[in-house]
Amino acid sequence: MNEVLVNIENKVKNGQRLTKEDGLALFACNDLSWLGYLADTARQRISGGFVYFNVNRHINLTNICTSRCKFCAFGCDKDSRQAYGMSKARALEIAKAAAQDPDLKELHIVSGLHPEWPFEYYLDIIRALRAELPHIHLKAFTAIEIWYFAKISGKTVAEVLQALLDAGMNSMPGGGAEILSDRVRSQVCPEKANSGEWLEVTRTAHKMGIRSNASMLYGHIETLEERIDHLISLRTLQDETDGFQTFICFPFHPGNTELEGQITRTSVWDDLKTMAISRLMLDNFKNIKAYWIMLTLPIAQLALGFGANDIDGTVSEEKIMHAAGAKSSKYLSQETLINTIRQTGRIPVERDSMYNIVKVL
Ligand code: V47
Repeated sequence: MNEVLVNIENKVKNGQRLTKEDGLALFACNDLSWLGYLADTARQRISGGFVYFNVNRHINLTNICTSRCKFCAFGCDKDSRQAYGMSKARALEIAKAAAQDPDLKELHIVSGLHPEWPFEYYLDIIRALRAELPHIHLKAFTAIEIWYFAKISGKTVAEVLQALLDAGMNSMPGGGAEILSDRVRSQVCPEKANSGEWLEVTRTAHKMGIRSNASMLYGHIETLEERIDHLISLRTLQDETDGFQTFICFPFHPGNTELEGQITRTSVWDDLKTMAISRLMLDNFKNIKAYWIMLTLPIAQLALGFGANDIDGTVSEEKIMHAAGAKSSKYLSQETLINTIRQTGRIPVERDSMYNIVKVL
């Protein structure tokens, strides 16, 4: 092994921070088992032996979206055949049906940027969900949606967040970060919040006590250097606020997107390397999620040996990745998640949305 990698291994073992150059050296290294070993060492030290999952339900209120990102197969125009927008009654009906499961802990709500719905409509839905299901955690609206609500309502980001808190929202999902590079964003998602805006909305949320997740969409037009810069931007914000609960990396699925035919799906090799390097760079993130919907269950299971300590949830009716051709199921039972974790020799733990332990299994 060359001197640079030996030095990185020593840094990881001593709990020292890796630099941008270290991150690039890790991407240049193809010793996958060593990368896994190193990431697993960091995972054990930072997060311990538990592997978390939760019992949740996704609700996507609308797929009508003004942003129309090139990597997205879910968003569409208002007059498209697949277009839908849920009424408050329908959202409540889905949520109440999901809450028939006494174990349900969380509703995960992410939607398109609808050209006509006023901010008040979203508030109304959150208020109604809160009134009907007072015990369910509402993880709702990415930083992109918050930024859009501020734009359409004329309120500041802090006012939007306060109104959502008052209505009953609890935390924010990590989507919309994509790659925090304005070179990349100007090409694949020019219509939505830029890098600085995503970070600023998130900073504001954290300073108001709202916890959120972070994500990275990789395997499209970004360079490896941009992946590392992205991870460092998240790490820097986490140093400042300590408001991120978990990091998720989304491998790009090109199916049915504008980039289909130009870009192929990432390799398993890249998925595992990116998982390991994310764990190693994000030394101040306790949790790294292997999102089985995106990775497929076998790769998500493997990722638990490459730095991940969370496999996400039962999910139920995932739409965004399936629009882009994801081959994974749209739902998994708790039993399947528990068995998948047990097969790795680690301890399955049901968590709530704030990573409090519900059950050690
Ligand atoms: O921001 C969209 C990604 C995200 C594609 O916080 C795609 O726990 C791959 O926010 N290929 C939305 N990725 C999903 C999201 C989320 C999902 C699960 C858990 C959490 C959490 C958050 O999905 C988008 C974008 O980065 N995405 N299209 C695609 N074709």
